[in-house]
Amino acid sequence: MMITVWGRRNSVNVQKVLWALEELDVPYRRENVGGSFGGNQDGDFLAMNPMGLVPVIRDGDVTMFESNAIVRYLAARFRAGVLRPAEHKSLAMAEQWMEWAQVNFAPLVSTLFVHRVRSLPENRNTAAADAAEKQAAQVLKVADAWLARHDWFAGHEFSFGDIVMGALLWRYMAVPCEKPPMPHLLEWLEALQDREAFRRAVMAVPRAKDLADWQRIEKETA
Ligand SMILES: N[C@@H](CCC(=O)N[C@@H](CS)C(=O)NCC(=O)O)C(=O)O
Repeated sequence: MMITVWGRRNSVNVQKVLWALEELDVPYRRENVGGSFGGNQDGDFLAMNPMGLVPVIRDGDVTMFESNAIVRYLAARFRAGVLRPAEHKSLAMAEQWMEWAQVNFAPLVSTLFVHRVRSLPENRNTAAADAAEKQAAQVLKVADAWLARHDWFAGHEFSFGDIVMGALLWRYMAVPCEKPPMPHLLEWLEALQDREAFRRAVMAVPRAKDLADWQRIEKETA
């Protein structure tokens, strides 16, 4: 059965879900919703996600929102062992690092993206962006230290534990901000770029480094 995904491709939260579907080789169709496409405040959409946010998926009788929960759901439902480690220690690490990336890194990337790239200059909070830049450098050291000892966030295999951090780091790398030394994270990001699924779901969408880029990309990424 074909899965439906509602969400614009230039949303990092939508990209996580598309990347998981590509890794799992699950057929899906996608509807452009959110951002300049709108539709996320329509009654039909709010009936699926009362938060009015993308992504939302429908898989038969399951309709759900929250990108990380969707990724874990797909990982458990399709092609056992491909995205969800079968071994309990690896599963624990995949869970841990997915949560860690969401709680610690995602808000910083979001602040940097909003205040250095996507907002009109008069709406930018430069102090917030400067603080996020410094915090990101600290947070990334933690992940870099883990990857100094492990190939992947789950340990020795790629898993859903790499998906949140991968989509976020890819976006962060294009934001104009000072990057800390993070050789192991960069090596890991290189390895992600060898994955067809990452290329199709994440890299295929152009990244914005300034407002003009963003306005162009928003129109182009249908
Ligand atoms: N916690 C939610 C957050 C979803 C979210 O914030 N989605 C943003 C896009 S990244 C959104 O729908 N914004 C409104 C819009 O695109 O119009 C998730 O992970 O799915």
